[in-house]
Amino acid sequence: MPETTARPTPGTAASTADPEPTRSLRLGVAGPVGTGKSSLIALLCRELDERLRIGVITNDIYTDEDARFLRSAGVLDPERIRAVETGACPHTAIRDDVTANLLAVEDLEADFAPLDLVLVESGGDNLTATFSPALVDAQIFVLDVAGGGDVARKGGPGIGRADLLVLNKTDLAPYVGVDVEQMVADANTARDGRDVVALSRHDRSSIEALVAWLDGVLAGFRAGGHEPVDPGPMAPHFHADEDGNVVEHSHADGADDHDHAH
Ligand SMILES: Nc1nc2c(ncn2[C@@H]2O[C@H](COP(=O)(O)OP(=O)(O)O)[C@@H](O)[C@H]2O)c(=O)[nH]1
Ligand SMILES: [Mg+2]
Repeated sequence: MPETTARPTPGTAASTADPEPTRSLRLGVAGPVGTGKSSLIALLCRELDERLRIGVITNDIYTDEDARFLRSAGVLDPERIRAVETGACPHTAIRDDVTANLLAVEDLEADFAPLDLVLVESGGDNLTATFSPALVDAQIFVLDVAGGGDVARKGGPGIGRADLLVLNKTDLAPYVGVDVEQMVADANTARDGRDVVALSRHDRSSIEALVAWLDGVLAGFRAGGHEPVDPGPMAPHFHADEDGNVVEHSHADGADDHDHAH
């Protein structure tokens, strides 16, 4: 009799009574440019690739730079990393019109079925960009301690209400005069006790805390007990329109308060 060596389908390992998830856990990673989103995704792939089947979607304005960075990092089969080019406003592609991202996630899930986890990196153009719960089941918001100790306290929907806030690059704190403990305390206050991880790729225990958080979310998702939370729309913000004029607008759900095209 041929032996079966296939890995267990997610949710079936513990007991056949477990509900079978119909798809992967979709996890968004948002935050401003340079805070370390791509690096965090590479880190998670490196830590989890042995035991989870992972796919990655990146969002860039006009390029596939993040996807190329992740492919070259060699942490995952390059075919499992796909880029969505978002055009002018990357925050729109993860919040207001998620069609391109949803199609990319579904294609990846279909091509590599079954996947356990799909990581979606936001374009990272804006401090207050958030993912729609129509696209992801859970989301991480990434801040860089070198961006200043005040950022966590000043808040925003992602900082306040993402499933996890990562205060990244804590190894840089002594060089930029940031008190990480104070920043974590401020973040805890701003987040009403929602999860916060102070992370550095040079600090093993912080990496373990991040992986433990993800394992907890995945376990809840597989058991059918995970509820996607909507952090809320992004705050009003400024950016240039097609003619180079500065426009202020919000992405309050359903609001169409600006006449420039996205
Ligand atoms: N010192 C330090 N640098 C980091 C860490 N994580 C990421 N970086 C660096 O931060 C820069 C921006 O990272 P990247 O992942 O491209 O940011 P993204 O724009 O948010 O995707 C890169 O030079 C990374 O090497 C960290 O834990 N410590
Ligand atoms: Mg990136």
